[in-house]
Amino acid sequence: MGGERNSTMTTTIKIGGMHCGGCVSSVEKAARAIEGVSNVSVSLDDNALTADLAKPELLDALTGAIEDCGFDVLNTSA
Ligand SMILES: [Cu+2]
Repeated sequence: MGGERNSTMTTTIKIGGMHCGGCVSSVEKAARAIEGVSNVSVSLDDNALTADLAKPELLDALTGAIEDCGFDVLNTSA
């Protein structure tokens, strides 16, 4: 159920370099620490993160946080 509120957007980011639940936790924690990023979900099977962004500009912060954790951002879609 995606919220259809005006400025909120759901994004999916493909991530490289995750190997275990610890990696997933690291990515989730980093993503959840960003204000305006909500409904964070990370799948090891899909190597992907989905989240709701309060505004599109948060995508850069989110990909930056993932890279700061040592993972690769392969592509993003929104
Ligand atoms: Cu790991």
